[in-house]
Amino acid sequence: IDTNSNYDLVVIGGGSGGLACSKEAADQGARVAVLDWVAPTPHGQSWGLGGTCVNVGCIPKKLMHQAALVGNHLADAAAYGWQLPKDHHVPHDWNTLKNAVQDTIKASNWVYRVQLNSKKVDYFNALGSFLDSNTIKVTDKKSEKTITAKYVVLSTGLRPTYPNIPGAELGLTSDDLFSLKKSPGRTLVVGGSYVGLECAGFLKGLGLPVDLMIRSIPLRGFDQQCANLITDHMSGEGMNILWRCSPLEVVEAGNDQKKVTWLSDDGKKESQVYDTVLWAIGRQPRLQPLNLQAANVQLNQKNGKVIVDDEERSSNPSVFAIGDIAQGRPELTPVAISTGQLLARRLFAKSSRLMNYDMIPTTVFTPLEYGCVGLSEEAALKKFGEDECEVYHAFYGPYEYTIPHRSSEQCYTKIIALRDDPKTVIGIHFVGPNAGEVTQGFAAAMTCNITIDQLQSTVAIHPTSAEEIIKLRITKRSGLDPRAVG
Ligand code: FAD
Ligand code: NA7
Repeated sequence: IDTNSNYDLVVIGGGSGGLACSKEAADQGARVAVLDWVAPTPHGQSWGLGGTCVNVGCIPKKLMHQAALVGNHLADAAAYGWQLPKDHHVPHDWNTLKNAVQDTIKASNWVYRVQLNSKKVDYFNALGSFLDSNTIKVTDKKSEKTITAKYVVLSTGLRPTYPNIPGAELGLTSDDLFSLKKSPGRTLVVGGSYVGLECAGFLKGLGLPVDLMIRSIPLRGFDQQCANLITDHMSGEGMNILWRCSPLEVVEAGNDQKKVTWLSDDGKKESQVYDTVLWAIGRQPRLQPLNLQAANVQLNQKNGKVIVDDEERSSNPSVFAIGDIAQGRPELTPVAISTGQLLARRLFAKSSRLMNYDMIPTTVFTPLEYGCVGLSEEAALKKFGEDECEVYHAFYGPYEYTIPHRSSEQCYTKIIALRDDPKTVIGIHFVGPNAGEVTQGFAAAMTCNITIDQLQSTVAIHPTSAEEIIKLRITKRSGLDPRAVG
């Protein structure tokens, strides 16, 4: 074996987890290679180094969400005295936004390459697959070679699911949306996941006619009271939500349009013509190209994810899996990053610290954002029982909504705490503007096991929306009205 291709660590998948792991391992003195290969979407779309988050996930999504929020500010501007032209309709240009988003992404792709280079991590723009536990076949556009590794980290992420219905291939997914060459136009978004709600939200915010199809409940796994406030807000802003409907087929309707037929709530078939159909019905690992049998890496048969232990180790002791493909892990970029860094330190810096998967905060970037950390009310009551939990809650009005008379009907916050001393806080939920910014600091407090007394004796920052969390006093048990007063 050529010693140049003999590594301490080979990372397969250069996304959030894989890049973090490879850079940290190199910092600890390991000889590292990282392989990243993007299989094009059925519509031929592909992208550069960095994985889902930077190319087709968090970053383009957040930028397009911001574009929609800028539209809200424009709508509010006149009330604040900005003398806009009398006709308030300001058109939006999709291509300007799409190009700006793609430029930002390409700059990041470049930065990642430079970072790998400066840390002396060998980067292969190539598909990785196992020949045996420690030997990886590296296949790029032109050639094939083998490299060996003491340890292999798998971080190959997920790809969107297509429904199993006729014409499904006529629809797009989030993997295509952010680089579309023309405005999506009239769009049907299918799926009540956060990806579905976020994409429907910003498309509507850009002024497009959007229908959102949800076959059961929104945001399964999240606090359902908060999830429903999000969809109530979307409906209130004019989004047509097709509740309890399931798609049956998609056919070409001429002019590059698609006719979608679905089964509605009352068992009838209904149809509508759209410019774009966006499937947001979940994401799955695509591990087949990895030839995992050759390394004896076992998968969960139900969801196809890699079975791992607390140390992220698979059924093969020299093969690890991190990020979205690992069984039972929250599918979030910061989780993949921390897991990758901690694993690299355990492998190469004699650390024994494990990733703590408790108290992982997140935010759904819907038009009205929703941030949370800890347990949902349902999960808290199920885990500890109704008698053991105190739920504090209130509706509130963000100050910035008053002058433009923006509706604050769904702005809401909720804390769930244990009733027994020391009355530890076990869940915080915030529905309102800037939810991600609000929730991050409270997540730090919860990581330190903050109690309700400590939270309530924290001095508020006035005037903010975040202070509403500090000011919560009304409990659900009291039956008092949680609606905002004054
Ligand atoms: P990925 O980042 O998916 O990287 C995997 C890489 O491996 C990819 O480049 C893939 O092409 C490559 N690969 C696959 N197979 C092979 C192979 N055999 N050989 C070589 N390379 C291979 N998370 C948040 O925290 N906040 C958000 O706001 C957020 N928004 C999102 C919005 C959308 C629309 C989506 C889809 C996701 C969002 N996420 C968000 C989730 C986040 O993007 C993922 O959790 C994160 O990217 C997972 O990182 P990863 O390292 O597991 O995999
Ligand atoms: P999720 O959370 O699995 O969501 C998938 C969504 O798509 C959900 O609303 C599903 O409805 C819906 N769905 C699934 N299949 C279909 C079909 N065939 N037709 C219509 N609608 C469908 O996926 P994500 O990848 O977005 O989220 C991943 C993680 O993020 C998740 O684990 C959470 O922790 C957060 P359902 O609820 O099944 O009725």
